[in-house]
Amino acid sequence: MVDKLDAAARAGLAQALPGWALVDGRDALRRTFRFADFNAAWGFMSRVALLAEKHDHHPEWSNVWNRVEITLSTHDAGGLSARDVALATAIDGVVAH
Ligand code: H2B
Repeated sequence: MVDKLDAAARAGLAQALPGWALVDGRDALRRTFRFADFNAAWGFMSRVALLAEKHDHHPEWSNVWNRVEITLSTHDAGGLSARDVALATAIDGVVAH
């Protein structure tokens, strides 16, 4: 079983992951990414897919042309865990380059 984030970790979320916001009514993080076009969005999704496999942690996501919306939550924990923070940080690393 995976532990949910404790209060201290939650308090640091906004600073650690400024691009991500808590989802209303659900223990999850969400970020929307926008790219120049579909080709760039799909390239990003390919990179995130490889990261997700590496982390053995998978996003809930959707894509509309140049937009990719990603929701992270740990199904095995029923909410946010350190796995979501680790994957969000890795995803931010993809767009930082
Ligand atoms: N992804 C997410 N978002 N939450 C999980 O609990 C989860 C996952 N569990 N990817 C992993 C896979 C688990 O099912 C496998 C067996 O490790």
